[in-house]
Amino acid sequence: MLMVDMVVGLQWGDEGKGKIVDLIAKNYDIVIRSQGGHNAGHTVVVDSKKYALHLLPSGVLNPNAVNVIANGVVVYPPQLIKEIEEFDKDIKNKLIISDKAHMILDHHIAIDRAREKLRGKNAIGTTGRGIGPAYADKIARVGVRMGELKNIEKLLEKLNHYYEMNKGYFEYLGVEIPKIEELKKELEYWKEELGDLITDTTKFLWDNFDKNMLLEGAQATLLDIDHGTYPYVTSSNTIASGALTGSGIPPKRLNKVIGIAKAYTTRVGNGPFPTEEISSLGDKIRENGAEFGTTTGRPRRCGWFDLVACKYAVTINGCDEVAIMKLDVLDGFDEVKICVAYQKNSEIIDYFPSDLEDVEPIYERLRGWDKTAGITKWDNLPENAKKYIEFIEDKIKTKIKYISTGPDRDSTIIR
Ligand code: 2SA
Ligand code: MG
Repeated sequence: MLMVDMVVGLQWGDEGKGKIVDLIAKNYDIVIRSQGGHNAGHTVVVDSKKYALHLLPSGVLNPNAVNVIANGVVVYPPQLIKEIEEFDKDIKNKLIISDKAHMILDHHIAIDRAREKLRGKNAIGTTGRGIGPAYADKIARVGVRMGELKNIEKLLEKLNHYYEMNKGYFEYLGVEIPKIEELKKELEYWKEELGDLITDTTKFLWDNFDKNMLLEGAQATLLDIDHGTYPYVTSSNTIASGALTGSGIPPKRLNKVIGIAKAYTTRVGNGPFPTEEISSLGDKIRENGAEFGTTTGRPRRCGWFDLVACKYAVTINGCDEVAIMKLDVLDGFDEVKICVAYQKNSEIIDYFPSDLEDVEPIYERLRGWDKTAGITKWDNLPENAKKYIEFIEDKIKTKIKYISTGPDRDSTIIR
């Protein structure tokens, strides 16, 4: 029986999941996105041309893979149409979209942005892509699904009622209700461009259990709506179990879970970040690591590796293997710090609490190293870099199978 593997982020996103997926995608016949929307993003280079993928699964890089946008994803059709056009129109032959996936409409985006503005200094720092409002409508059972593009008249009727019901709220937020004629034209265009790709992907996956499948996580564990640093999270379940509801794959089919973490930590948007380094050291990490968002270009907050958070993430996802990315970004530091416990009020704790308020990191200091950039063999790593990796491996009790030492596909150690 063939099984389903998963790649999941262990921190607050941007761990470099894309590079690992790119590395292993050739082993899979089907690559599945199961949550999130175009708030995700990574850059891939194909034949020295750069593409930013947001909604398309990374299987598009493998000419033989079928790509599935499953039920748990929220789809903004104009973005998907644009990405297909920019990438390669032919990928339409290898792409299917769940009829159960919810749609992001323009008003979701406007609501997302208006609410962020109203929150003022308590803003979440969303990507402004309408993710939260679209998932909110899904849970409130007033959302619209991709399958509804089949019958546009009926969909418009439903939306009319929705806009009527939400009139006061829209007015309060200063969000415009779309003109139905314009909306109709838009929906018709989406149907024309995407209609043929919309199908029951759950059944497709079940019918193809004799193939190798990869679930590609977006965002990351600490942004999970239930298990992350709420409310500074995204609106989907980003952890491995979320990928099962997000795709209709039964839990017992899940085989290998590969967790991805950077050798340090970054976060975009607001919310607690115990190991954040607000200093020239943090700036150095940001510069060395080019830590700016793919989706929004925002500078990322940077800090040290957090073992407490990583252990939590490895446990909740049931990771079988871990990849440590961007080790080379720490090249040239005299010493590197790793957070091994938290001080919360006067207590020392070694687990990730439900509330990260008032948490201070307790660090262990390790000696730095000169250069790991481009190294492809474990034996060639500087001793102190090996010690750093082994220190993490020992504490998370999970094999560190991949170590990335640079952006190229080749700059990878596989153990
Ligand atoms: P949202 O838009 O409602 O999902 O935002 C809620 C929080 O989730 C964070 N978030 C992310 N954090 C890191 N990377 C993300 N994706 C892009 C990428 C980010 C970018 O992969 O590069 O390019 O800026 C992502 N998506 C959501 C967000 O910062 C909020 O804290
Ligand atoms: Mg990213």
